[in-house]
Amino acid sequence: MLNLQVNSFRKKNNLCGIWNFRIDQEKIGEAEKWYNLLKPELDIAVPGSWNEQLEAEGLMNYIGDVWYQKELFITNEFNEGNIFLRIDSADYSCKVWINGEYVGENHGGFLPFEFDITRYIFVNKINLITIKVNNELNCNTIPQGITAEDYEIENRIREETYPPARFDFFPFGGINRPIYIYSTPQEFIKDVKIQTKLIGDTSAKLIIDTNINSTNFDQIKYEIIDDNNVLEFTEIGNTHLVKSQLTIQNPKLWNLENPFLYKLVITLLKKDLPIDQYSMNFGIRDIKIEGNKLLLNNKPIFLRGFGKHEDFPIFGKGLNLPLLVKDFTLLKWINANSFRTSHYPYAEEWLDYADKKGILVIDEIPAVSLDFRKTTDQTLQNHKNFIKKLIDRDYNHPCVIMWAPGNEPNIVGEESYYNGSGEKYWNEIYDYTKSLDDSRPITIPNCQRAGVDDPVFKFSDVISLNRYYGWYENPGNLDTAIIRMESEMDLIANKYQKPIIVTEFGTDTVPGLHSISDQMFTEEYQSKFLELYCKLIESKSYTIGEHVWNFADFKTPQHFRRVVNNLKGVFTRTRDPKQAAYTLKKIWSVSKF
Ligand code: GCB
Repeated sequence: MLNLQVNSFRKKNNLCGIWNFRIDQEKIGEAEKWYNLLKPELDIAVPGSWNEQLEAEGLMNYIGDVWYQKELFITNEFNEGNIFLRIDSADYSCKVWINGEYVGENHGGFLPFEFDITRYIFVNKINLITIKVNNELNCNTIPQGITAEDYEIENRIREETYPPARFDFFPFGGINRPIYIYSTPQEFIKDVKIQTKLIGDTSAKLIIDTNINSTNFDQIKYEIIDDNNVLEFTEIGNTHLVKSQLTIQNPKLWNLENPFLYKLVITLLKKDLPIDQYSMNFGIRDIKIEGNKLLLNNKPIFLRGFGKHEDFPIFGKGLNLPLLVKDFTLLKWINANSFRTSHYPYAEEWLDYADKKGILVIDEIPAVSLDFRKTTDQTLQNHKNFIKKLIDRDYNHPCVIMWAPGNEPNIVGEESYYNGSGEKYWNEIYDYTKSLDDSRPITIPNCQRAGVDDPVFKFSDVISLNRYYGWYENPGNLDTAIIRMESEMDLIANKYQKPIIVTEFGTDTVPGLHSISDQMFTEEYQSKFLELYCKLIESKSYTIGEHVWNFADFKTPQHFRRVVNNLKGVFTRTRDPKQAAYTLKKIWSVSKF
C-alpha cells in the first residue's frame, strides 16, 4: 500500500484537527442515524486517543462505540479521477458514512485502510464525513480480547485488569493516526514493490513490480536517481502488473553509517504525455542469517536497542511527530541501532524516519499473548490478514530487517498447545509470512512461561527470548538471576542451533529511588540488572542482539502490579533519562565487532 503524496497528478486534503464527537454506550447511533446528524456532545482531536484527552468526560477506561463527524468542503481540484478516504489507523474497528451514505468498514487497528469514495462526494460543496469507531476485542481478533466475565469464568481473578486486556499496554481507542481525502487520476499507479538483491560486491539486482489500476496507458517510465545520476528506462504498457528488472553497478548501499536512499520516479504515459506519477525512496541492502550471525550487507551486525511503544501522555497512541523526532535523537544518543515495534505496527512515519536515520526495525503485529484455549479458525484467518496488510505496507522499507508475526504465545501455559496444535498454528503463520516475503528472517518472541519446547522456536529463523530473571523470577537476587539466564540461553542455543536475540529484559524503576544494596525499583537496580544482562548476552557467540524492555515508561491497564505505568523504561514516559540510560550509553559506545 503506497504512502500518500501530492504532485501535479495527485491531491490530498488532510482531515486532522478537531472533530465532533459523541459516545454511544447503548449502541443506538446506527438505529438513530447519527450519520445524518450527530448532535455532538464533545470534541476530539484527530489524531489522538480519546482516553486521556477526554478523561474529564469519563472516557479514560471506555471500551465501546464512539462517533466522529466533520464537515469538509471539497474543492474543484477533486473534480477528475478517483477520490479516496484514507485512515492511517482507527483502533480497532470502524464504519464510515459520507453524506449519510454507508461507505464501508474496517476491522483491525494499527494499519491504514482506504475506501474509494468517488461516488459519495459532492465536489464544490460541503460534505459530511462520519466515522463510528469501536475498540472492543474478542478471541477472534488480533490482538485477542478478554472481558471481566472471562476472568471470573477462568478463575483468573488476581490477573484481572481494568480495562480488561490480554496485554500489558493500555487499550487506547480512537483515530490514532491521520485521515486524508486524496485523489488520483483516472488511470493511476496503485502499488509498487521493489526487491533488491546484492550480487557479489559490485552490483545489485532490482525487481520492480508496479501495479496499475487500468490497462489504458501506453508506457511506464522509471527514473532511478542517486545524488548525481539518473538511470532511466521505459516499459511498454497495457497490463495491470508491470514487472521490470535491472542491474545497478557499484550500488550505494543502505547501512547504519550511511543510510543511502535512492529515489524512484515512476511515470505513466499515454500518447507520450504523462498521466500519473509516483515517486518514492528505496534502499539497497541485504539482510541474512549465516550460522550464528546476522549479516547486513554481508557484515555481522549486533542489535542493540529496545522494545518500544507508541505511547505519550494525553496523545495516548496518537501520532506525535515531535515525540518521534525526540525518540530518534535519544536512540542515537544512547548508541542504539535498532528497535522492535512491540507489540503492533507503528505509524509508517516511524519507518520512514528509521530509513532516513539508519535504524533497524523488527516489525511486529499485535498477535500478542495469544491464548490457545481461545483461538479459532477466525483468529488464524485474521492473523494472516494482518500479516498480509503489514507486509503490503512495509515491504519497501530498508529499515525493516525482520518480521515478528507474534509475541509471547501461550503466556497462560496451556498444556494442549504442546500437543501439535501450537506447532500447526505457527507452521501456517510461518509459511504464510514466507510466502509473502522470503527475503527477511522471521522471529516470534518467546516468554519464559511457554518454556523451551515452545513451537515458535521451530518457526523462527532467529530465536527471540523475553526474560525477567531478577524481576518476576528471583526478585532482587541478581546473582541467581544471571546464572539461570545463562543456563537457559545455553540450553536453547544448543537445542535449536539458531542465533538468539534477547528481545526483552528489564526492571520497573521509580526515578529518584536509590539504594546502595540490590533493591528492586531503584535506579541502581535497573542499571546493574541491565549491565549484567548485556555483559552476559554479549559474551555468547550465538547471540545477535539485545533489546532492553522498555525504551520509555508506558501506560498500562490498571493492575496491582503496575503504578499507572509500566516503569521498565530507561527513559520516563516524558523522556527524562534514568540512571540506566547512562549505563547503556556507555556499554553501547564500545563497538561489538
Ligand atoms: C512481557 C511482555 C510485555 C510486558 C513485559 C513486562 O513479557 O512482552 O508486553 O510489558 O513483559 O513488563 O511485564
